[in-house]
Amino acid sequence: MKDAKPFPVLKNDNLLRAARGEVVDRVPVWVMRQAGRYLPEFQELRKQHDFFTVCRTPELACEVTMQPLRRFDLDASIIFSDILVIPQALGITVEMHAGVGPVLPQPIAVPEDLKRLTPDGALSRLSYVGDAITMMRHKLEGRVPLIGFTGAPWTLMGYMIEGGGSKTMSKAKAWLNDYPEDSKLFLNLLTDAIVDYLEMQVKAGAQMLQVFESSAEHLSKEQFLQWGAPYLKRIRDELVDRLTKKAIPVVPITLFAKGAGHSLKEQSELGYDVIGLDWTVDPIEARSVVGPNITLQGNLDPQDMYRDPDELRNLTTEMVHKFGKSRYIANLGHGITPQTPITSMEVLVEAVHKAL
Ligand code: 1CP
Repeated sequence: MKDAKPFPVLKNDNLLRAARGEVVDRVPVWVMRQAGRYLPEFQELRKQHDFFTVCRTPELACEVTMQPLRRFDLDASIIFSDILVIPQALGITVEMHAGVGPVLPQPIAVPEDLKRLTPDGALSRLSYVGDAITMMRHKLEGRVPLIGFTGAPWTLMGYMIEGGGSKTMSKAKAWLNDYPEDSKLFLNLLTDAIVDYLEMQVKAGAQMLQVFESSAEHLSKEQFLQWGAPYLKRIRDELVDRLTKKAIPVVPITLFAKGAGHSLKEQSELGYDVIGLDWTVDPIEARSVVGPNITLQGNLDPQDMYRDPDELRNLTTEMVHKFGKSRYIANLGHGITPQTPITSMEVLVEAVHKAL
């Protein structure tokens, strides 16, 4: 940010080194949704503030981002927000209902509804995320890198059509068949908003980015290659191009396409530095498919966090041994779930650091 004071010097850069394929002191570890409902201090804060108020208030977003770092020896922080802030900025109401998750009361049901989207000015309506990122960089005092993130086009389109989470994404998948041209328009509109949003996050101080294509799991391989991959490629290429033209250092970018283990080769050709794996993928097979020049992230089953500590320790050590010390970032294969015991996080982080 111009005229702002410089950010503190980064002390633990193992995450960024791993992403770039450089030598690390220890295998870096962080956990998707590491700030969240399994932490009593998060639950406490949420009793006082609505979910999106936390996202929109930089002091609160930073407090929640910091909570897991106070407890665990993590190698990264991820700014507290949600993927659904983009639909909000595009004029769609998103509510967070306790025990249900996100609800969009007026979904994009038919192509005609695309006219309700307000891409003009969307970026300015997301400036609070940039403010939280800049504040967080200072509060971190260089302890670990700060990750920014976004939802990917297909995943956001899914929530916007379904009106919330869905077990099948049947309405969104029907769009792909019934309205292919409007689906392309929709995905391109989201891609444009995402590129603007990620560029803003880098300018604000994000040191790495992750693109969550969480709903890839609902697509066949053929559908993923048609409706996911091209837009994911455009995001990466346009972002890198824009940053390069403006002489802003390019940060490493992770693609996490949950359920797209069928397309690791194709994912590795999209230009991302890191590919996130869910727990259904075998680490050794994944490495042999993507080759030596991509960093892998993941992929312990979040349900393994409910095992007893000795079992969890053994499973974690085994996972790290399979991935190895080079070009690897340890994580779960999806977000940590709300009932996870705190001790499991301690066991996981320690086991990763001691494994190699
Ligand atoms: O009441 C609450 O406190 C809501 C719980 C919660 C939290 C803690 C939600 C609702 N979102 C978040 C934070 C969040 N969401 C982060 C924070 C940073 C971190 O610590 O990792 C991130 C990265 C997300 C991203 C997100 N939101 C994704 C992609 C990752 C994934 O899990 O696949 C998705 C799909 C969402 C949508 C969403 N937001 C919240 C819920 C419960 C859901 C999933 C709903 C569903 O589809 O069932």
